[in-house]
Amino acid sequence: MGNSLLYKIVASHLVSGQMAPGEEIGIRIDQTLTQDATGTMVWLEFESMGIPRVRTELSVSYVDHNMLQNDFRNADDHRYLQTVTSKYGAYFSRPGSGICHQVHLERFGVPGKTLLGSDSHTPNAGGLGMLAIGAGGMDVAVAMGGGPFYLTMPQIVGVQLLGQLGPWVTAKDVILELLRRLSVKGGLGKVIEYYGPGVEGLTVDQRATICNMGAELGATTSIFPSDACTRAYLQAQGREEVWIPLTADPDATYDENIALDLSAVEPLIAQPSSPDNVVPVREVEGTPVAQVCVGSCVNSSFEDLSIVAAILQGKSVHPNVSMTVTPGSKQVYTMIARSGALTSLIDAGARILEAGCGPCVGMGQAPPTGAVSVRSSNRNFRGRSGTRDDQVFLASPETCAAAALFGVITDPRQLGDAVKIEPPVQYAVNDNMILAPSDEPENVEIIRGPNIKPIPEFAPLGDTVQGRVLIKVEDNITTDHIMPAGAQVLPLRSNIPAISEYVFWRVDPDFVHRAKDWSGGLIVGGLNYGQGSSREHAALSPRFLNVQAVLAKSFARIHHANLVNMGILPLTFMTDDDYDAIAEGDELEISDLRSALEQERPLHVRNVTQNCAFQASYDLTGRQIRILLAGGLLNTISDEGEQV
Ligand code: MIC
Ligand code: SF4
Repeated sequence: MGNSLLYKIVASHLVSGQMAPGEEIGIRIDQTLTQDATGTMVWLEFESMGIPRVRTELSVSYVDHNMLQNDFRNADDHRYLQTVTSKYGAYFSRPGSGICHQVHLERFGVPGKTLLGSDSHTPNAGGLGMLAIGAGGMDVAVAMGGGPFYLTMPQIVGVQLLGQLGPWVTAKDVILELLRRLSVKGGLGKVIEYYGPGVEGLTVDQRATICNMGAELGATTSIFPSDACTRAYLQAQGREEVWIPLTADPDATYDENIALDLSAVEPLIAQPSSPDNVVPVREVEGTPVAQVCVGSCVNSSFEDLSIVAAILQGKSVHPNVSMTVTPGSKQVYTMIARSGALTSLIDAGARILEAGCGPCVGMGQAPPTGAVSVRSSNRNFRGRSGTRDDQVFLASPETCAAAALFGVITDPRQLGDAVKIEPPVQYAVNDNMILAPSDEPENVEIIRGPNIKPIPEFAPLGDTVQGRVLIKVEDNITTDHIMPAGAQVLPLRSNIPAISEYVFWRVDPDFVHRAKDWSGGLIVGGLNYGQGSSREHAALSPRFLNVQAVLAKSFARIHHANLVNMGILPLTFMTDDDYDAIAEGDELEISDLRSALEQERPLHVRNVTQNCAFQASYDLTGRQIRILLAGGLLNTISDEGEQV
């Protein structure tokens, strides 16, 4: 029986555990990626471990999220990151260099290597045949210190790609089709591995698009083989020497199989406000559009923007539409400038933004009240754009361009003959915005601004959890609901006391008052609690407010790990009736906690208010139980930086 691609890479990096689905494994991490919004915490955590220099093959710290510099705070964070990386041995990708995932693909990704990133779209690099996983900041800090990354050995879904994409149908439509079929919970505990004759016809950028949005399926990661196309891409980036061929064995077997005929896919669009709310574009044609945003870490490549430019060439953006275009990197920016695509975009009336996350994370470009915004990005959770009642649709750059031109949602097949842009033979390589670390770390002074506060310290777990239900939420609550992003909140990422004032801000503005009045408590959630972004602040801030446990029907992978790392108990309802019976404000008590966890017994939860009780289970390994008992991961790291 042959091996899958994932199995091969995991096997060559395995440090502990058995490669059987559901088992906890530890893998060696070759590369790490951090960005500024999660990265300041990661670097503060790394510093607190007392390790003199990063121990990976390569660590890169990007600045791409917190680009608006309304006051000193983001600027101070950037200066901190520049100095701390220089001292501790990581590369620093300066603001303006581009979005972490696009730049990592271009300049650093290596087939067959492992990459851990403090950003949920790290799987973007799966487009190059890398095993690239998103994680909470603390896990990335441990990996930077040379520690293994622990995860549950996923099930492997083999997606066999057949046929070829038709005119005006794109990689974005392929991943939207999978989201339509599988939903935002469909990839939980799974890795999506692509193979088959349809792979050959997809460029590395298209493969990266599909892997990037595998995060929206809840998948641990997604991966494509490394083949002749991968080689050509790396050659065009001047990095052919890192290429290796890497595919699954022809007789590889998968835990689940999906066949996807590319020629049967049509232009699709995700309606507000979930990436899996997908319908064919033709079904919503004619919907008036106020804003179009092309860009983000998906669909901001040279190919993507060149196609948009070709569609807009010699025409004008509709008078009712405000259109923005964000190049994914400085390289893409340079290349569209050289090719003339930039001129076509400017001429048509597009507003060109700097290479960064921008509108995708609500850093500017909030749409008008209740209006439709069509975006080529990957998430449309309500309010993420910065407008509370936003109506964000997700679609390919081609569909975005059609909407910009006509002022209404339009099937791109209405645009006439398809535009074909060949991948460049030579990319514009200039790494002058990526700084190497210092050779004399002892002479580097780390500069911290007043907004950078120390990481709070937490006590070990007590024997009883007692508190009131602070909030009860439904299925698929995202970390954007728990801890919003956007221009107002993101500058507080390195200041936990300040950012904690925003927990559940958009969902229930009284949450923080209650948490303070009731001296903490518990959170009750539905299925897939904590999906979406990797931000550990969605666990760290609740912990700061003394949230002791989250009781949910199920958890998203990264958030579950973040809760453990921050010392919050992630507990699971054993029946839906138990979820239904519980009410906000109920007083709960879980006693005999330490011995129950040590003996891996279910927990007895008493509802003091309703005078009843139920059992709660948990999906925790022995290692995770030790972390929880210690009060969080940092409390388990020795002075030598080892996990004990
Ligand atoms: C996102 O797309 O939600 C983010 C912002 O990139 C996050 C990281 C963060 O919250 O800083 C992610 O995807 O992990
Ligand atoms: Fe940035 Fe948006 Fe990509 Fe997150 S999803 S990394 S905010 S561009």
